[in-house]
Amino acid sequence: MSATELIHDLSQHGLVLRGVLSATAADTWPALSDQGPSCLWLVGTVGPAMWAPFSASPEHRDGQPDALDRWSARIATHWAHRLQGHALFPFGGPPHWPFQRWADRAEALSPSPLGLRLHPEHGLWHAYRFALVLPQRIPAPVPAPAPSAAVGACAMCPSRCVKACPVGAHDHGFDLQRCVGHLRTPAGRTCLEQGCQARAACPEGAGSVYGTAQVAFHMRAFAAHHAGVSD
Ligand code: B12
Ligand code: SF4
Ligand code: SF4
Repeated sequence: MSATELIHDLSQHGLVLRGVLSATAADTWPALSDQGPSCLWLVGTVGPAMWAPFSASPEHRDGQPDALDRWSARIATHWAHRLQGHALFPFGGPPHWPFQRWADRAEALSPSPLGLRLHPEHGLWHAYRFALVLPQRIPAPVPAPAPSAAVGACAMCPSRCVKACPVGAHDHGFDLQRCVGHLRTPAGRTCLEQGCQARAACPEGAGSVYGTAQVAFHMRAFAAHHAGVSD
């Protein structure tokens, strides 16, 4: 198996290798028995590339819950088994694997007031689907250096994202109950159908914005997952 083969297969699913981390003494990902030191291959999405392959998948079509998580698990466990590694996921906690901290080590990201990391090219329009813990002996590609023009863009921005939320859910950290409460009202249909207005207000990564069907899918999943949050 070459890294090229894995990266090619990921691209068929609209996924990309976001970075390869070498284990340090502080890392808590599971060790690989008898295979020496490990690396963590961080896999995710940038822009809307994943939407077409995912929406044609059996998981999206079967109408069962957690379609995106089940799709991610199928792809990740295939490769973990084939490469004798482990698959780790951003979902399924708590506890949660620290995907955003791993992401900070892999690319030139910066924190945003929304809790999401801002990518220098894709803005807020990117995410993580899984990580593979693999032996260091598997040759890893050298990632291209990330462009840095938008790093720190939040410091020079009048918080357009925060101001765009109709109920001020991001005014003092993130008020999950305020957000979910709004999504349950008739006025919340705009967010449910067209996506989070705070995320959409960010001018960074304009070429990577998800399409309407994808943002509606993520918002439906978010609202369904938090249906039990009391007002
Ligand atoms: C818990 C969680 C949330 C919680 C936030 C909890 C909080 N502190 O307020 C909730 C449910 C609100 C949430 C929401 C969303 N999240 Co979230 N979330 C996570 C999750 C599963 C764990 C984070 C964690 O605890 N890490 C462990 C600790 C040790 O690491 P940490 O770096 O200190 O983590 C902190 C931040 O991640 C932060 N945080 C995470 N998400 C959010 C969202 C908001 C709005 C805020 C303020 C903070 C915040 O809270 C963590 C604890 O302090 C991660 C996946 C992962 N495993 O990392 C995704 C993740 C951070 N979320 C992500 C996304 C995309 C979202 C949504 C946009 C998804 C959607 N359906 O639209 C929404 C935002 C909704 C909105 N209306 O704004 C992405 C972010 C990608 C990126 N660009 O950085 C991640 C990495 C998942 C992924 N698959 O890629 N999320
Ligand atoms: S709108 Fe401004 S503050 Fe918000 S994430 Fe984008 S650049 Fe950062
Ligand atoms: S989904 Fe709507 S209510 Fe929730 S944070 Fe985004 S803009 Fe605010």
